[in-house]
Amino acid sequence: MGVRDDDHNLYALLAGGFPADREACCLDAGPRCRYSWNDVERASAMIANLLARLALPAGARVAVQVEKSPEALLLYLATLRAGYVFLPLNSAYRADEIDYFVGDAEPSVIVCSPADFAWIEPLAQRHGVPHLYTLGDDRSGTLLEAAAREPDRFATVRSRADDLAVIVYTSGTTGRSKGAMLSHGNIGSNARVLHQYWRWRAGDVLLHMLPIFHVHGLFVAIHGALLSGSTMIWRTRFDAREAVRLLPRATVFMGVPTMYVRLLDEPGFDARACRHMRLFVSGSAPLLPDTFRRFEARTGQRILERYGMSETVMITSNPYDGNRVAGTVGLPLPGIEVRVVDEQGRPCGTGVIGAIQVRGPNVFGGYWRMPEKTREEFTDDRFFRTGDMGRWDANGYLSIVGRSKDVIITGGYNVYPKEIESYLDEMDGVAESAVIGVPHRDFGEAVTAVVVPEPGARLDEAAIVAALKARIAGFKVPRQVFVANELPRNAMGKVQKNLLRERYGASPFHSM
Ligand code: MLC
Ligand code: AMP
Repeated sequence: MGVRDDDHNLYALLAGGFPADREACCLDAGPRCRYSWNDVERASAMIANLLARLALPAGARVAVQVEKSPEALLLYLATLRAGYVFLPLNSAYRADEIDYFVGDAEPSVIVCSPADFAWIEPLAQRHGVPHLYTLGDDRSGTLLEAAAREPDRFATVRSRADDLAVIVYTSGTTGRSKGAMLSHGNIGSNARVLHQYWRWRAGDVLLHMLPIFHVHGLFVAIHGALLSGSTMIWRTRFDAREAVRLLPRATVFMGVPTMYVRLLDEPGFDARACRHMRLFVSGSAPLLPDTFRRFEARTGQRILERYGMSETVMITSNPYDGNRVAGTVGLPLPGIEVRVVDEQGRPCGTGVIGAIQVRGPNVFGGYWRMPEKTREEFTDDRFFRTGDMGRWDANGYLSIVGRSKDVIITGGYNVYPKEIESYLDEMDGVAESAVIGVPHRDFGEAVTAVVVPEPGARLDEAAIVAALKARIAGFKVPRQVFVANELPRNAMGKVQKNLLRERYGASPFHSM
């Protein structure tokens, strides 16, 4: 029998992998917080019933800015079940950032942390958002209070492959963030491919310490565990010591390179701690070959590096069984076409650097309410321009060698210099600014600002940092601010960021 047109709901797909023993543990979030598979089905049904009762318009967005918790995951699953569009927002975002997302996405529902209610409530009012709930990481808040009155059965709505499931905002090169529209089919196809490729199996135990407002923690990690009916050991944030304590109970771990660097710095992290581990996955930022080698020497495990992005979920992966090559992101995943092209769009030969483009069922439909931008980012033959630069080796492995877009990746989070520069340029006494990424042992790259004062003005670095912290997410705030008399420019008047990187990349902080 063929798959029906409307048989693509992502929750239904994931639930197909739940184990026969529904009383087994799905989420182990600590001694007093354990959800069985039955609990997950029932609790997500209750929240889905609540959402359904609101009678939202088709395609309504449910914007969620909460701390990581098992209930935040249930809210995600409930939104999928009810057929609405989940819109995760980094819990570090501040009022300016949230104001933009809410104005752009026009959600029908916002769910925020109880601690943020005081500033989100007026913001929601201003934008005319009809429903606002709170959800704390300790099961507090109005969302669960309201859901507690709902029935614990819910018939998951039927969805077509191209029905919108999630909008993930990615920072925009020109300042404006873009909402990548991912359908049930996009996310589901990638989940199925990774499930097979990484050999997810019954009995796996995932140690989940990633945030769940980006694709790495939300899709790549969680979907593999759900599809294979595996228990997740669930912790709200990454802590290397806690990871070392929990790893002996796990078989799979996923992290950004910063987490691997921190694990290696942790006393007691060794082969014994990893004795049941079968898979360590790294992504979201480049894993240094040195980290890969030290990790193997210490644990006997070869980290599997893969490559993806919000618009496409996962694109390439080092093999599960074959050779995992340090400094590469492996081979195109099954069913996904990847090409490296020169400026004329012609395929590059082995070893030649070009732009990475991708086509396949995983590739998003476009940017939310940005048809022009969407058109620009796709070629005539429907390949998506990733903005990353890469090259093939003789064995068909891809290496990422840079980015054509001006983005800094710090601890796995993307930061666009333009956004930070616009905040700096607005400040009293600042004539102009340039924001660069400099090498950083822990974060891979660290956001660094160079500011030029207006004539006669005195700039105080600490005051600049404090002013930024009040307005934008902490991970975007420069770790260092340098005051300079002028910015180096080329003959065209363009700031020469390469010179700034050379000059400030060698500061003492580089070796931190
Ligand atoms: C936190 N801080 C950071 C930071 N994370 N600064 C720079 N870069 C980061 N990534 C700052 C905070 O603002 C705070 O500053 C201080 O560090 C301590 O905060 P914390 O929350 O205690 O930090 P910590 O727990 O150490 O967090 C580090 C981290 C975290 C690496 C564990 O950043 C993290 O979980 N990163 C994962 C990001 C991720 O999931 N990316 C996937 C995107 S999806 P102050 O000044 O207040 O002290 C994607 C696609 C793909 O990219 O391919 O996967
Ligand atoms: P995001 O826009 O937050 O989804 O981040 C996606 C970007 O992260 C990609 O475009 C790459 O630049 C980068 N990225 C993801 N995985 C890797 C990796 N393994 N190596 C290098 N860069 C990566």
